[in-house]
Amino acid sequence: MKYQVMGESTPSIPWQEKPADLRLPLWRYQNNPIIKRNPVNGVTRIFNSSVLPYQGKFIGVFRGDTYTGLPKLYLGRSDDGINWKFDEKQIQFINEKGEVEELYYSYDPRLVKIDDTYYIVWCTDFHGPTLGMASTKDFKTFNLLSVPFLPYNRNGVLFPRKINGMFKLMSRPSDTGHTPFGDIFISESPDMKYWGNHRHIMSKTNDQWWEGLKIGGGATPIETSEGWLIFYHGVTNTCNGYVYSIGGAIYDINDPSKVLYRSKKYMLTPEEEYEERGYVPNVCFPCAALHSSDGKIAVYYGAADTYVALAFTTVDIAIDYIKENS
Ligand code: BMA
Repeated sequence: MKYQVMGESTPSIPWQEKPADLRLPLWRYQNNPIIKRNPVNGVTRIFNSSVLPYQGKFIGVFRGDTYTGLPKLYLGRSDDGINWKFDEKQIQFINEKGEVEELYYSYDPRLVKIDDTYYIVWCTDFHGPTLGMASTKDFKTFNLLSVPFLPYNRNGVLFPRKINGMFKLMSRPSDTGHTPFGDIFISESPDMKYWGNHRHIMSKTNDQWWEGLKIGGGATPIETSEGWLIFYHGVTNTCNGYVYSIGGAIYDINDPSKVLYRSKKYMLTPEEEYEERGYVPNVCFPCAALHSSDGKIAVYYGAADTYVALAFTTVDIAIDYIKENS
């Protein structure tokens, strides 16, 4: 390996070898999508979801759009990271009074482990869409934390460790609808309750049309010898609606508000039928990236707001691509 990868690695990571004619740095799993329509009773589509290794297997927090049309969060388990079984019951969150709190809607969860605690960040309703947060140690009890930001905000992504003693959270200030704008910001907290020291990280840009409308955080950053490896989404507007592609960047290890490299070219864009056709066509929306100690990476992304799909790369291929196209 040319570069080193740090942080908790995934044993027996899902993997398929690089195709010989590789052009873009991410290659799709041949049996995509891994989660298909009507995956569990009461749920029509699972997509935009996040997974982690857990007790020698895999666990995940999944966005399930229910028969009412409202998105809710479901727990899923897998032996191999590819074949998933879901709880039929939605995840129940306990508020600070110790009561189960009914959430109006919940979508686009990101799951991260920091020290011995698992955190979920998603989009919740708090007088409008903003970030919800919860923690669990055992995937049985899920405790709601205070909402980090006032409305409107989405795409909350926590870093997998404290940096200079502070938790760090990326977010994308938004509006009440299908936000036709947006940049990525970073904030910090000593305790997961009080957030501040906000910094702007990256803007949408018309230098690259695939990310000309808005951008937003995607997978949990991966710590490498070159900096934090970031997979995010970039959106363009067409006469037939938005198109979501996957982009890549590298942030400074000690100060992740500094962008060291950012690829002008996307890493993956909707091309397959399961990405181009579905509830919302033309969406590749990354929410998780697992890595192994030998530098393999598996990216989990939502496809067409309908399926979960997998794509692969390596630490070396991803970093070289981002640097070369920065
Ligand atoms: C965004 C979010 C995502 C969704 C995307 C495309 O605003 O709502 O959940 O994948 O739109 O519909």
